[in-house]
Amino acid sequence: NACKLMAKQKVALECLSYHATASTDDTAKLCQDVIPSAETYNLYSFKFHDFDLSDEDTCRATLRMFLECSLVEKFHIPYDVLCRWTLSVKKNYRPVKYHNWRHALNVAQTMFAMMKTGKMERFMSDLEILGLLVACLCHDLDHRGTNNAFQTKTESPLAILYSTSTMEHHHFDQCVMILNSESNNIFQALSPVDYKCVMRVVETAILSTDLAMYFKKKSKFLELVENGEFDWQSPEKKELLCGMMMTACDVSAIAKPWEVQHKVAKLVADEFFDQGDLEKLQLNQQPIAMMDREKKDELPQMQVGFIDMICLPLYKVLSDTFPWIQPLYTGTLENKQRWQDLAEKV
Ligand code: 5BB
Ligand code: ZN
Repeated sequence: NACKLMAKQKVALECLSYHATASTDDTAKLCQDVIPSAETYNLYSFKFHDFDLSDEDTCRATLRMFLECSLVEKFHIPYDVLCRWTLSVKKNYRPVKYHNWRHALNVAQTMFAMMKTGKMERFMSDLEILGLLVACLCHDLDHRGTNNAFQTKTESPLAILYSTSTMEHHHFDQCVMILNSESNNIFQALSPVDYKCVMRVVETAILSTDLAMYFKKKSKFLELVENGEFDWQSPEKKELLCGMMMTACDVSAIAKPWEVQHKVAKLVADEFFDQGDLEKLQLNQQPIAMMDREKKDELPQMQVGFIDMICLPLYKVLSDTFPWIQPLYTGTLENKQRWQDLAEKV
């Protein structure tokens, strides 16, 4: 326990130097901006990507999703607070290659497209929609470009604090920290009951982005689907469904048009290679193939494995149950073919 206290202090100190809430200037500017339409940003499409968006546009696209879901009116979110919160969330992502703010935006946009185009909002309350959108935007806050295994191996303060789902617990902590910062609480007008409820949605959603949790929950979800479940309203079933949706959004780069998928896979690989370099240098360890620059050629085969093992089974069961999200399944199938073609060329 003394050990955990020390670890908590270390993490807090580390974060103090990094944490920042949005500047008054940036907030005032965003607050006055005209927010372009959802069509301008292609927000309703499963083919959305952020490549053409400026940093300011990434914030405006975020605000557009809140507006499009009428969350500002429904939960009386003061507009300046929403602007400040958005900028603060963006600021608390690090400039790592893949797990940065733009990844968070892409994940949130897939959630938005699943709700609207995928017609899944009919299974969700407004509070759940709010919670899931917030969870997506916050789910990788302060990611350092290294995974849970790396935290454990290096005995980082975070790993001492949380022995399982290490990073995911930290992402949620950061999310709470921002909400508790001066004038960043977008949930301020909620009743105590709704406040507790939305925080619980956010917490379980963020924790379920640990791939280890996904594997735990997947068989339970499959069982329900195989028994022809169509009522998702009980708390346990809702939690399971939200978890599956979070993973579906988190890995959705795999379902994008080939040019997008190809570019993003390179970013994922580069971040893995950077961790591999750290393991060689700091730990004197031989990294696994996925993180070893010397094994770049195996990337297409690894993507095929990732698709077969995680993405296709998930999108298959989801689109069998919710047919309007099928573009995620078919997009992934097409990319599997592309990666397979590349794998055979080597
Ligand atoms: C994933 C699970 N891991 C513990 C071991 C490796 N595998 S993998 O064999 O399926 C794999 C996945 C191997 C290589 C990969 O990328 C090489 C560039 C990937 C991979 N992972 N490819 C991707 O395009 C993406 Br997106 C990802 C996800 C990375 C973040 C992991 C968080 C998952 C949250 C559900
Ligand atoms: Zn993520």
